[in-house]
Amino acid sequence: MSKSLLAARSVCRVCHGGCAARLYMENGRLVKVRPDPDSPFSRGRMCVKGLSTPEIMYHPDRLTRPLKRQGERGAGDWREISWDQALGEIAQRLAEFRAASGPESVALGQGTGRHHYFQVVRFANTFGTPNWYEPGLANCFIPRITVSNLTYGGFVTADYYGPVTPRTIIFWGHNPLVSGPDGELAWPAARALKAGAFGIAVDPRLSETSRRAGLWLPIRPGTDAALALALAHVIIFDEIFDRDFVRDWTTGFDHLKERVRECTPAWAEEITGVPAPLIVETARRYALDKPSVLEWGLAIEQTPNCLQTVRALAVLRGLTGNLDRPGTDVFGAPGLKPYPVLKDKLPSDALKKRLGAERFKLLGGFRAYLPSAHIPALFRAMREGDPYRVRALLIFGNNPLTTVAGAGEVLRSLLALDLLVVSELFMTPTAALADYVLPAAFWPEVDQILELPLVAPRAVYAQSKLAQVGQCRQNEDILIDLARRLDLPGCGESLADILDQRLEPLGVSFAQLKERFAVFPPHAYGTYEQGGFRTPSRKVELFCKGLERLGYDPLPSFQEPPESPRSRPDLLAAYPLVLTTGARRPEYFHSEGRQIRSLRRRRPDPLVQINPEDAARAGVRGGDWVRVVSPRGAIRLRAAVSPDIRPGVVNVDHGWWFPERGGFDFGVMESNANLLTNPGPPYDPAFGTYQLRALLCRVEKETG
Ligand SMILES: Nc1nc2c(c(=O)[nH]1)N[C@H]1C(S)=C(S)[C@@H](COP(=O)(O)OP(=O)(O)OC[C@H]3O[C@@H](n4cnc5c(=O)[nH]c(N)nc54)[C@H](O)[C@@H]3O)O[C@H]1N2
Ligand SMILES: Nc1nc2c(c(=O)[nH]1)N[C@H]1C(S)=C(S)[C@@H](COP(=O)(O)OP(=O)(O)OC[C@H]3O[C@@H](n4cnc5c(=O)[nH]c(N)nc54)[C@H](O)[C@@H]3O)O[C@H]1N2
Ligand code: SF4
Ligand SMILES: [Mo]
Repeated sequence: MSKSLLAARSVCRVCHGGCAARLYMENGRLVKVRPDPDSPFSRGRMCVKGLSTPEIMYHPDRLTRPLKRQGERGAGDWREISWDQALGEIAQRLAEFRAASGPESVALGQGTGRHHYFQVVRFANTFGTPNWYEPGLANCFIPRITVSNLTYGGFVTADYYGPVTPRTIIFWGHNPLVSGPDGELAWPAARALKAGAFGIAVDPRLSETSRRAGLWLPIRPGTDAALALALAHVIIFDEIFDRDFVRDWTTGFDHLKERVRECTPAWAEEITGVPAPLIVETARRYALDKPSVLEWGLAIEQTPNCLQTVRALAVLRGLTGNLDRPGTDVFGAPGLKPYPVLKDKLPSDALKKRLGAERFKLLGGFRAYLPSAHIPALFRAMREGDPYRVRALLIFGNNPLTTVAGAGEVLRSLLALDLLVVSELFMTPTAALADYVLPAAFWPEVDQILELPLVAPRAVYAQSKLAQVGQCRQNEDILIDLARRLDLPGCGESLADILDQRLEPLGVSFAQLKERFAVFPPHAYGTYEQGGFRTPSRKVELFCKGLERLGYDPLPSFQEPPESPRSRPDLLAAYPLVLTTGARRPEYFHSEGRQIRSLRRRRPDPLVQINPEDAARAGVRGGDWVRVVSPRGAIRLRAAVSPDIRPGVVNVDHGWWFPERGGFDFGVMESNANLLTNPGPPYDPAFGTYQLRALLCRVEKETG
C-alpha cells in the first residue's frame, strides 16, 4: 500500500463514537483506518472494533439494495426493488394506517445513540405519532441525564481534559476502559489512572477497569443505592462534607441527613456484601482526596429502583462539592442548537395516547428529557391490541430480538404487525422478519456532527461522507425522503440545512466544519458562581422539589430488587445464583460484529462468567457448555470460570446470534441473554425501567 493514499479525517462511530481516525482511500474505496494522533481526546488510540471498519463496510453480507419480502414472513424470500418503489409503497401504507387507525398505530424504533437519533424523533413528531422508542430512555443513560438535570440543572461528565487531573475516581457499575465512549472516552480515563489518580471500582466483577483501581468493592448486583446512601451517611455524620459548598449551593441537606441516618456502613454491608471498612475508606477518599470524579455507569439503571439509585449517587457530588471545578464532574460548554425535532408539531391529543406515558412521567410525560413510549407497553400493544393496536413499526438501527428484555415476547410482537420496515447494515434476526429491509449507510458513508463528550460537548467534530457501498443511504435521508412523500411539516429541510442550523452558535457552516474537521468551544468552570445552578432553587437539589411535584420521592432511597436472594427466598432452591447480563466486551457492540472474522476470532462463543466455588458446586469446568436457566427461560453458553467475579453472581454476555447459521432466525433463541431477563413489572415508577440485571438463575452442565 503506497504512502500517497489520500488520508481523510473523520471520527469513528462503530460504537457511540468519538475516536478521531484517518481514513485511507484508494480509488474511492476505503482501504484502512488508523487512529489520528492529533486529537486531544483520543490522542492516537482506537479499539479493535474501530480498526475493523473496512472489514465491516465491505463485508460480503452488507445489505446493498432495498429488499421486499416475497413469501411468508421470515422465509428469507426477498426481491430487490428500487428505492423509489420501496419508499413509495411504505409511504402509501403509512398513510393508510394513519387514516384507518390513527397516527399512533404507527411506531418508530431505534437503537442506542446513533447519528440519526433525532431525525427519528422528528419524523415521529411530524407524522403525529407519540410512539417511538430507544432502549436508553428507560434503561440506559437517559435516567442519568434526567437526574443530572433535576439535581444540578445540567448533565455532567468527568473532567479529564482540564488543567487538573482528578485524584480520586469512583467507577461505579461502569467499565469505561472497555465501554467508552459512553459519556467519556476510554482513553482519558486510562490516562488519568496512569497519571496517578486513585481508582475505586464498584462492580461484582473485577473488570478491566477494576483491575487498574486501588480498591475493588465487589457489590451484590442491584444494591447500589444502599451503598451510595451509606457513603452519604459517612460523609454527613463524619462531617467530611464540603461545608461551604453545602451551605451556599445545596438545598435539603437536613432532609437528606435524616434520610440516611440509619444507613450506616454496617447496614449497607449486610445488604451489599461490601465490607464496612471499604465503604468508609471509599467515602473518605471521595470526600477528602479531591478533586474527585464519580464515573457512573449503566449498571445503576437496570432495576425498578432506577430513579432513586441514580439519585443516591447524584447527591454525593453535591455533598462533597465535586462539581463544576477542575478535575471533578463538569458541565459541557454551551454547544450547538438542539436538533430541531419539531416537538410542537405533535398534536396535544397524541400526547395522551403515548403508551406508558401516563404512568412513567420521566419517560413519557412533559418533564421527560425526550418523551417516548414505554417499550414493554408498546410491544404489548402490537401483540395484544391493548389499549389499541400498533400496526406498523419502522426500525432504524436496532435489533430488538436480541437487545430488548423478553425475546419471546418481542418475537410474538413483531410477528403480529401489519408492516415491519427495518433499516440495517446486515440481515439480522429482526430484519429477517420485516416486509421491507432498507440498506443503511455505515459511518464512513454519512455526513454528521459528533459532539464530545456525548451530551456535554467540549469538542464538535465533522463526520464526512467519503464513500458509498451499493445503494446504501444514510437514515436521515431515508426519513426525510419518506417525510416528503407524506408531505409532513418541515419536510422541505434537508440534512445539510439542519446541520447548518445546529452549528449557528459556533459561527461555522457544516461545509466549513468539514474543512476544519473539529471545533473546540472554550470551557468555563464554576459557572454556577454567576447566577447559580440551572435548577428552580438555583442550587444543587439534594431534596428535589421537582420530583416531589410529580409524586415521586424527593429523597433517594434503597429498594431490594424484586427477584433477589433476599426478596424471593422461595426461588433460591431452584435459582441459587444472582444473574447480571451484558457487561461490555471489547470486540462487540451489543449484537453487532458476530460476522466480522477478525472480531469473532477473538471471542468465538457467548460466555457466562462464574466463580470457581459456584462452578464446582454445579459440576462445571472452564470451557464446558452449560445451560443458564432463569424463571423465564434457558440458554446455552460456554463457562468462563474465574475468581474475577464475586461468588454467588454470574454474568451472561448479551447480544448473541449466529450470522453464519442462516435459517430464518440465525439461532437467535439459543444463547440470547434476553430470554432470561424480565420485561414484566414491577417497573421503576418514573422511568418504567425493566430488569436486565439483578435477577436469579442457575447454571447446569449441558448433558447429551
Ligand atoms: N440483557 C441485556 N440486554 C441489553 C443490555 C444489557 O446490558 N443486557 N444493554 C441494553 C442497552 S444499554 C442498549 S443501549 C441496547 C442496545 O440495543 P441496540 O441498539 O438494538 O443494539 P445493537 O446490537 O447495536 O443494534 C443496532 C443494530 O443497528 C445496526 N446499525 C448500526 N449502525 C447503523 C446505522 O448507522 N444505521 C442503521 N440503520 N443501522 C445501524 C446494527 O447492524 C445492529 O443490528 O441493548 C440493551 N440490551
Ligand atoms: N465494546 C462495547 N462498548 C460499548 C457497548 C458495547 O456493546 N460494546 N455498549 C455501549 C452502551 S449502549 C452502553 S449503555 C455502555 C455501557 O457501559 P458501562 O456503563 O461500562 O456498562 P457495562 O459494561 O454494561 O457494565 C459495567 C460494569 O457493571 C458491572 N455490573 C453488573 N451488574 C452490576 C450491578 O448491579 N451493580 C454494579 N455496581 N455493577 C454491576 C459489570 O460487571 C460491568 O463491569 O457501553 C457502551 N460501549
Ligand atoms: S472505542 Fe468506539 S469510537 Fe473508538 S475506535 Fe472503538 S469503536 Fe471506534
Ligand atoms: Mo446503552
